[in-house]
Amino acid sequence: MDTLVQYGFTDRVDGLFSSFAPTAGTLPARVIRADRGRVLLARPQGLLHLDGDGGLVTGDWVGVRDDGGSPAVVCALPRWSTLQRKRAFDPSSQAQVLGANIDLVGVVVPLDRPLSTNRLERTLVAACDSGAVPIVILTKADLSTRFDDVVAETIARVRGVEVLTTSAEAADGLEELRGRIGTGQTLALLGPSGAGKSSLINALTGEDRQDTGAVRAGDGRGRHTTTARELVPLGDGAVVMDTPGLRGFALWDAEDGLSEVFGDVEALFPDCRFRDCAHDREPGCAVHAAIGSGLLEERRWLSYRKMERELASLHRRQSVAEQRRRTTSSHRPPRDAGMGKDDRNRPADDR
Ligand SMILES: Nc1nc2c(ncn2[C@@H]2O[C@H](COP(=O)(O)OP(=O)(O)O)[C@@H](O)[C@H]2O)c(=O)[nH]1
Ligand SMILES: [Mg+2]
Ligand SMILES: [Zn+2]
Repeated sequence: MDTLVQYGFTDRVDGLFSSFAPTAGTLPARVIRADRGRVLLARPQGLLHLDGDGGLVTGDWVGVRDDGGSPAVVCALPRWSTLQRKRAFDPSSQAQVLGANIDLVGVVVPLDRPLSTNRLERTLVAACDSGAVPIVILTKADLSTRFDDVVAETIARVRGVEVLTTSAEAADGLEELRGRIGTGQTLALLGPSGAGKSSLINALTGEDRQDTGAVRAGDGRGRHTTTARELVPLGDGAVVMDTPGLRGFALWDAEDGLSEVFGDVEALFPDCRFRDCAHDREPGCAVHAAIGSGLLEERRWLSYRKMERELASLHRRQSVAEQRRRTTSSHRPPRDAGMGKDDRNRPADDR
């Protein structure tokens, strides 16, 4: 099987390529790693490193001109999904695209530490918003004595999202997970450092190809060993994206994802007595009635509320920035739209 098919090339990509890269002498390629201003591309004839990332991210499909001179990326194909968050350590509110053209987002939840429901919900919102199908992957099942409880609790929390239980160590649940990734599909793993993402990939490939870190005694966290988002072929055109652990997950334009994950909460709003109910202490508020009767968990409401406010304040800052740009744009050169450059100074586990 040629390199490109191993990295997920399908008829769909072929179709996009024919419409967007009609130039003769151009061949399709996929970004399998974008790091420190360089990209690693998979091409039909093998891998190729190029300097400059031009705003490309792991998972992008591109056209590469290769007609004798030095090969160069001449176009990027439209993305069918975009996994993003608000850039960490950046007050100016920019998006950071973590990956593109992902079909499944695996929200990785390790069973060797207490379940963080807020983190799970937040990551699910981003996963749902990306355009990919979310699944929850519980890892390290061999380490948990009460994993039946946690599985049940997780299933209850994620409402309809599929939950798979795995152990890389005991080789449990691997075939089931592998079976979820169809030919030409890409699964991205998202989760905290030390959650077992790289170990899971090694177990799936049967190779020791991703670096894994020993967990520090005491806090159960991993050493930060995966330093860049990277595509790994599993054979038969199934692909998995390893990611460094993300410490936080600030949302970016994720209203649709929020509505998807918190449909039960938003469904209450029309039942409030006042149409403009702020769900604080108004009489006849359906949200507070539901909390009072035990129908809605207060923690879940507060989690929703926090993300909703975060998105609203992001929009306010965006429109202020937009106005400022409009008033100054006639005097200044356009800002560099390149992404990923300032990733260089970031801790390795938070790129
Ligand atoms: N017991 C057990 N340990 C695991 C399992 N998966 C990963 N680990 C350990 O957890 C630590 C972190 O794993 P790693 O794959 O590097 O996590 P990542 O940061 O999410 O990529 C390593 O010491 C692994 O050996 C598992 O299924 N069972
Ligand atoms: Mg890793
Ligand atoms: Zn209300």
